[in-house]
Amino acid sequence: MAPALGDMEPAEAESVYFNEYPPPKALPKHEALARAFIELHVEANRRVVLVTSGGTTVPLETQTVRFIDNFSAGTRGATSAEYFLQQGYAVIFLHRQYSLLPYSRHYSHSTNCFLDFMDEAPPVVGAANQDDGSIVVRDEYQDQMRDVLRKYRYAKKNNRLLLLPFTTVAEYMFELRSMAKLMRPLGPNALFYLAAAVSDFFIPRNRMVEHKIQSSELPPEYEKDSAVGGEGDEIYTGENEAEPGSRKKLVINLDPVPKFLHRLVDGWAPDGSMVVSFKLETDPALLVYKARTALQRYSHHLVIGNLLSTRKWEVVFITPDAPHERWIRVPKARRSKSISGVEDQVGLAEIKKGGAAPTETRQQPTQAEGPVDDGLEIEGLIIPELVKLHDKMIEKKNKATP
Ligand code: 9Z3
Repeated sequence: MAPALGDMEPAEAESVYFNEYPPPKALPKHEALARAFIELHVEANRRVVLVTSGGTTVPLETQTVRFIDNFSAGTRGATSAEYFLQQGYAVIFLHRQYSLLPYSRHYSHSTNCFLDFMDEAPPVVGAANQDDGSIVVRDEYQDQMRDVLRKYRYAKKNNRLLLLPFTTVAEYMFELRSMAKLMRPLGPNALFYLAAAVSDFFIPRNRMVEHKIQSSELPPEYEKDSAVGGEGDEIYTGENEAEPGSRKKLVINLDPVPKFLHRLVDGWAPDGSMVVSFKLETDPALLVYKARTALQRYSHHLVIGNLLSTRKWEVVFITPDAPHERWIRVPKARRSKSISGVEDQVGLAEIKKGGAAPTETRQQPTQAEGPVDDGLEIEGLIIPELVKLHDKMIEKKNKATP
């Protein structure tokens, strides 16, 4: 039996993985766009951050009808991208297609449906057609929308934001590898901010069925062309004992996705660039341990740990240098309402020293703009702190190479 990707050296796993899949159709176009974008910002000596955002899908069939997905809407990535732009970075926004986008996130999806921000203006007195008034933004949203619109147009006009979509975990891998390699001319001016929720498991292509998985037995004459895996396949739809037409179980056997972070840090990314990954957990007892382990394993620069239930209000920075563990929290009074969040869990993942209650990071919320409900966005605290760390890294590099 062929060795599993997880048992191979990272470079070997990379070549096996990338040889197995055809590159995404959009990759050549994305590469051309990214090359021009990066060239422009290298010339301007501007920093460029690659922000990854949203979930990844794991298809169950080559002609995909069904897939495994995850919860991520891309809020972290889209919001962070705005704060990076505000800090003068150019942003390559590698995102799951149809997930939230910088700026338009304020007016999209069901939570912020753009139609709720609009109104019909009263008809102009004396106008011939009294039924054709203009569409306008409602009074109470004018200031906020003007502000968002100006920032969006500035980013567009000055070529500061490049949007690149992906859907599957394989597409994500191809895009990430290409972008990292294209970013090499940026050297220490490159930053990787890996906020996408990337699947840890997938079905290798050589075990994936071509056609739609059937939920019921087919008559024997159709079986060979059906999506049901044959003997030895590790994706199959239950036992073959049922009568034609009866329902079957679906059993799926997933392999671990190769750990791309090794290859990003040791191979693809520019020398001297900064790599920031995220660690997501649901168990507060595990978060800091898992984030530390990730930092040690991949020897990069920062792991930002977050719990699913408190991610909008607190994160922890795990760094190789002191203070090693630093919590960033939105002050209680400025926490936005969240349907999925559990406020009682804020502070639970912090390893208490001497039993002390966790301290809130007292940051002035003045530069960070909130969403419509005026909550303070935690990304408005994360990004300035991160930029300080990037400043230090660049300074150190400049000192080392006079
Ligand atoms: C994160 O931890 C992000 O902060 C969230 C953001 C996905 C929680 P939303 O899109 O959520 O704003 O709703 N991203 C990284 C998650 C991840 O898959 N990390 C891997 C891991 O934990 C390491 S690369 O093993």
